[in-house]
Amino acid sequence: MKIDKSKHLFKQALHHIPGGVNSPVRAFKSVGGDPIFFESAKGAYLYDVDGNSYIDLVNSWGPMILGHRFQEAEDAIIEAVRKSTSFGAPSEAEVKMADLICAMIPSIEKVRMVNSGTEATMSAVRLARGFTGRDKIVKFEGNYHGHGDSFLIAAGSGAMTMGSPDSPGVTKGTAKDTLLAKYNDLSTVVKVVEENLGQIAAIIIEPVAGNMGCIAPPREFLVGLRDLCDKNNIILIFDEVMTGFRLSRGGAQELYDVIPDLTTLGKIIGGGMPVGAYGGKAEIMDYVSPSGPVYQAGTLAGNPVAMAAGYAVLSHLNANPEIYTKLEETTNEILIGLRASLEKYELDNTINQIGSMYTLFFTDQKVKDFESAKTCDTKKFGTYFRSMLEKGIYLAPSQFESLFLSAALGEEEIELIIKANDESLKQFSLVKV
Ligand code: KE4
Repeated sequence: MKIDKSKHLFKQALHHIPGGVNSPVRAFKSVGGDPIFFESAKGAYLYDVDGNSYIDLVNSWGPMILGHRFQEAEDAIIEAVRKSTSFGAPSEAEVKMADLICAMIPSIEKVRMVNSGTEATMSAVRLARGFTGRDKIVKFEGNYHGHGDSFLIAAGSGAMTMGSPDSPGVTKGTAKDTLLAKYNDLSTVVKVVEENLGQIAAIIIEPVAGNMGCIAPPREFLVGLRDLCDKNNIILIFDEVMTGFRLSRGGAQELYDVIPDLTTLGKIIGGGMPVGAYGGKAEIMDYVSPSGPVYQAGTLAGNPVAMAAGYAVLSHLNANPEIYTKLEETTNEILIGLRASLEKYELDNTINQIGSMYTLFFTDQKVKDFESAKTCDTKKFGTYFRSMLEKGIYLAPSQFESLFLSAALGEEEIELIIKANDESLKQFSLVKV
């Protein structure tokens, strides 16, 4: 596969961009080779600067659930741009967006728009601290909630991929207020709460983890967190930046029927434009400035172009819930083929899947938390990743990420993915076939 222009662009990028990328996980550091530079995309396909095409199973880390250049979103963006790219003042688009989000996720009675998932989680934690008057938060090893200082302790995603789950630059003063618990292990949360009675403002969790690779916990775990928070007046924050509008119209909280006090959103909510949001009980949200004392602001929050893009995608998903069934069926079809290849070649593996999210882990252990995720053979994953890339399938460039399928995948793409998986896994075969 010719990738000369990508290589040239990466060399150029290294002059003025740290690591040549604007987000670490894009750097291919853990999978080998140089990142591919893309020129365009349409539906299920990405097209790189050298003219190669790829079936996209990352979809910009989730946002492109309807495929690239979803027509209604593209038309809405163009119509909005023709009026203004930014007012820095209220617009009707923000009111319509807030109404739609609150209709799709009933636990959200009021919502504030921001520009990224990180801004959403940072703001939600500050709000929880302000509302409760407590300083500490609990997060889970391997969960990633964006790059806010309070979260870069035992963080997943790029922090895990780059081997820096605890980032330099996060002060001891900040880190002391972030308590850690083990994902999927309620006893560790109970212990942390009992050791810090009356000091914990919030427990923040990925209700379905995507940043250690995909891990869908049993419902009892989330129910247990809900009960623990109720008993100790702790605010339960579901970080649904990945799962919001991905797993169902109402996200993971609808699927699991476990209701948080606050929810953070991103990715799909912006239809590919920079949008995040946090929301929840009106009693708590009314504590946000200017209705309350907890300050949070943003020049481009609720940007009219971004609202137009997000509103077009969310309203399409809201009006066509059968899309989620189709997405799950597509994912199941791909995994039937993948499991057949793994069995044929007698390869150690674990596959975790929920809806249109899944991860193939190169380990013989069940992957249910940070420790078990770390048993994966990341070198083997790198070989698999590069082989799939050669065959025109674009996967997340890290073992510790989830894949996100789009509704643009058809039978032809499913067959191509199954075939590429089989050929890419054959090289590891323990049996001569
Ligand atoms: P952003 O600030 O990247 O919009 O959102 C941060 C965030 C918050 N919460 C969860 C559960 C997330 O998954 C994320 C971001 N996800 C990563 C992918 N694992 C974004 C990709 C990247 O960092 O480039």
